[in-house]
Amino acid sequence: MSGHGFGVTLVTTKSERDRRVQPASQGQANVREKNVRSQQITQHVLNVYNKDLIMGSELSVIIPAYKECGNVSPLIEKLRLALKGMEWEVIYVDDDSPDGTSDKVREEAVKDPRVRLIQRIGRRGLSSACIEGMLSSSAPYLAVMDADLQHDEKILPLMLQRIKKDNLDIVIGSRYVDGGGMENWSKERVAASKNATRFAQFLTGVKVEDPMSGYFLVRQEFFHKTVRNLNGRGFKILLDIMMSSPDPVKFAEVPFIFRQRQHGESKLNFKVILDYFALVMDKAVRRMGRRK
Ligand SMILES: Nc1nc2c(ncn2[C@@H]2O[C@H](COP(=O)(O)OP(=O)(O)OP(=O)(O)O)[C@@H](O)[C@H]2O)c(=O)[nH]1
Ligand SMILES: [Mg+2]
Repeated sequence: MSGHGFGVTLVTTKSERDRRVQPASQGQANVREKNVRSQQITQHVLNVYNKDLIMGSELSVIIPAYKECGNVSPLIEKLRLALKGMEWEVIYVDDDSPDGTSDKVREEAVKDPRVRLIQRIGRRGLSSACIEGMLSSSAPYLAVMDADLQHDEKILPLMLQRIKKDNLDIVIGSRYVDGGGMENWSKERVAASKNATRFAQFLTGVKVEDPMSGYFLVRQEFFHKTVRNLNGRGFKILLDIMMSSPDPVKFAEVPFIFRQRQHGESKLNFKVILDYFALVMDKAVRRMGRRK
C-alpha cells in the first residue's frame, strides 16, 4: 500500500501490514499508523535538506538594507561563491523600503533557504537593524556587511579563519591597514572619513585603524556580552560595540578595498553625521565615567 503526504510516496513495510491485520484496537492502530507516517516524513525532510541546514549555520551574514532592491540578487550570488563549502546564512534587515527590497529578498528565499529576512515596519536605523539581525541568529559567528556591494565578500572566509585561529572577539574589514583602501573616492570624501576616524580614536581611545568600518565579523558570545550597553542609534555599530565591551576587546583588522556603489543611492546625510558625533560623545562621556 502507498499513501501521499507532502508530495512524498510513503511505502508501508510488511510488518506494518501484519500489525494492521489484527490490531489490538482500532484506536491503537490509528496511533501507530500516525507515528509511522510522521517518522517517514521526518526522514524525507532530512533527506531533502542537507545535514548542514538541519545542524544550523556557522556564520550568519547580517545585511542592513534600505532601498537596495537592485543589489539583493547580485550580493546573494557573490556570497554563494565566496562562502562555497561553508555553513552560512544571510539575514537581511530591511526597513520596509518602498522600492520592494523585502519582496526581492523573499523571492531569493524561496529558491534558497539560507536566505532570511526581517522586514521592519515603521522603523528606521542602520545600527538597530544590525542589532536585531544579530539577535535573530543562533550562529556562533556573525558578520555585518553593507547591502550595496561596497564590502568585498571574498575576505569573509579569511575573517572567519582569523577569529577562530587567534581566538578573537572581533575581526574588522579595514580600509586603513596595509593593503586596504577606497576605490575612486573623491579626495574630499577620503579626507572627511579620515578626520572622522581620528576624532573617534582621540575621544574614545579606541586603537582600531578603521573604527568607522561597517564591515566586521564578531563572535556571538562577545556580542551578547555587549548588547545591553549599546547606544543603538545612528550608523556606526562597530564603534558602538567596541566601546560597549566590559572587557578589553581582542581584535584584528583585515584589509579590503571599499568599492564604489553601483546601484541605489547613499543614505549618508547630515543627520547621519550628527548621529555619529552624538555617538562618539556618548561613548567618550561613559568612558570618562568608568575611569572615575
Ligand atoms: N535597515 C536599514 N538599513 C540602512 C538604513 N540606512 C542605511 N542602511 C543600509 O546601511 C548600509 C550603509 O549605508 P550606505 O548608504 O551605503 O552608507 P555608506 O556606505 O557610508 O555610503 P555610500 O558610500 O555613499 O554608499 C547599506 O546597506 C544601506 O542600505 C536604515 O535606516 N535601515
Ligand atoms: Mg554604501
